[in-house]
Amino acid sequence: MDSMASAKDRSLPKSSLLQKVTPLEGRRFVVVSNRAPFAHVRDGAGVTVEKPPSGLTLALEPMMQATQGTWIANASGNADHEFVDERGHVRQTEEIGYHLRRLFLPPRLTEDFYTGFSNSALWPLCHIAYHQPRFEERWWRAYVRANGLFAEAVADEIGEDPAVVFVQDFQLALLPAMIRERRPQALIAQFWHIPWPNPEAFRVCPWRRELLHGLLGNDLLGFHLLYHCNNFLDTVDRELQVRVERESHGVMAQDRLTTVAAFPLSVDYARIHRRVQQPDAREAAARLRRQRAQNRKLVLSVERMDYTKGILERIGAIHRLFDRHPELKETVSFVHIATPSRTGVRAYRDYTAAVDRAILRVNTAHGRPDWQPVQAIHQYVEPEKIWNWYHAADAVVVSSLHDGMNLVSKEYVAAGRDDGVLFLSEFTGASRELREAVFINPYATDAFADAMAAGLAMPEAERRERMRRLRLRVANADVGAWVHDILRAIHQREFDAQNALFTPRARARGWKGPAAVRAGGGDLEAAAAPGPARAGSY
Ligand code: GDG
Repeated sequence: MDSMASAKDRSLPKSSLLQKVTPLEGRRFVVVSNRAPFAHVRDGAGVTVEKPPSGLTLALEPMMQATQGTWIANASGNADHEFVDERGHVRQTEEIGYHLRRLFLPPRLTEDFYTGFSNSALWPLCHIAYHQPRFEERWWRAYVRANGLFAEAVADEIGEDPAVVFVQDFQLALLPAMIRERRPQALIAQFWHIPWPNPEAFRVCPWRRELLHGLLGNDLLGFHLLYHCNNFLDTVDRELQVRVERESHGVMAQDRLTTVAAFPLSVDYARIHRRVQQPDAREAAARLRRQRAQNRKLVLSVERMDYTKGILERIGAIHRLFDRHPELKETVSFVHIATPSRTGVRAYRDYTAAVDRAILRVNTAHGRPDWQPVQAIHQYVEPEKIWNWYHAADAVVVSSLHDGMNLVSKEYVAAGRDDGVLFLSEFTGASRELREAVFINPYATDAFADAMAAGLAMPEAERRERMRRLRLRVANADVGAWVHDILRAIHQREFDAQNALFTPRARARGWKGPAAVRAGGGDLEAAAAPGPARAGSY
């Protein structure tokens, strides 16, 4: 399990997102993800509720609270089994505001499904980061089996109820078709949080067709970018004998439509921005500056310890920065917060060791008795503290080699100072929106170093103007917009599906009109209420 935080932020004010969510009339709402939003962990002092370092949880919790939904996920805490009933439902969740049903996948299966196929095959397959995916048959079998167990849990959970099932991410690519087989009445949507590569890259996967068939069980499939949607449609077109409808952005397979659309994920701008303005947060930020940077500039990075984040490339560029600009020595301190991640995967352990060595090299080459160029914090830091760090920083560097979106860049825009600078890799999804960032190519070490030097010397007026514009962008397209657009698109799909009932074929089959649909749980008027979805418009 990745590192987890204590559940302190449960006491944070409830998000304003709640007002923005359109309830899904007449349908239950079920979210399925591998990672659970919280876990019960027992240590010497007793049991605490811990949350993973995940932008996903922060995004989905308000959605769950607004819909009073059920979240199905694999258990991860050593005391999780003590707090569930016989079907795996966590007892007493009033305070949390939604339900959690835990699956207890056997450890060996989790190892092969999660550490194996998900993180060592699919993750490198989908990120163009020159890291070779490994395809072990044993992992694939575990992936199929684990997806099957999730499907059983979903089928048991929703029974014959009309429900919306919202599946998360690349660990569950087979799940939609498996749910469809068991519960044809369900409306199924999925969000794919990582990039979808081009067909050439995806072609090396021995089980590519099975994965695609699984995903085509969805009514709606969302990616961060239109670019990823197009890559997906190209891949389907190349691999399967189905109809790809370019204009409506969908795939027709076995008389069923899967709509493919872009929904760029974002952060809760207002909540983060408000929080860092409070006096205790400002004091904390000032303290961090004093401790870590004294009178120097503070340049920050925050990420999971992952090779796709370009951490080695960034440290290489910092090394080069001081080679090329020795006058900058002692004027700037780089602080690098990297939460340990996927420590069960060997590539991640090796990467951590390589990062430690690279930091030692740059500190040895350029450090002075009272100044280290790079300070590393390789541990989990609580969300509010991360926001204080953003507020303390003069600049943040995001150096991903490939990133579906990258929420760190958007969090910084929400929490940073008015005159802060964002250095952003052009290979992040976020670079499509955050146009006033200083763009860097993590592979081009010299240019990366020069861009940092130029950004650090940028006049204050320009820094402020860039940050002002960045803030407008993130405030206008916050996570509330993401939730809203996805729910709207789900409504739209339901409406389209019911429209199909008006066809002569449906009438011939004895369809009785909208009242019958309502009796069956779907609400035609409610489904008709939203305007056209923004889906597909990015
Ligand atoms: C995947 C995709 C996509 C990190 N360390 C700590 C910590 N974090 C938080 C950050 C941020 C989240 O984790 C990371 O989100 P990212 O988007 O930057 O990256 P991934 O984890 O790779 O997420 C990515 C995302 O899914 C959502 O769809 O954007 O492209 O790869 O919120 O703040 N949080 C805390 N302590 C840490 O030490 N509290």
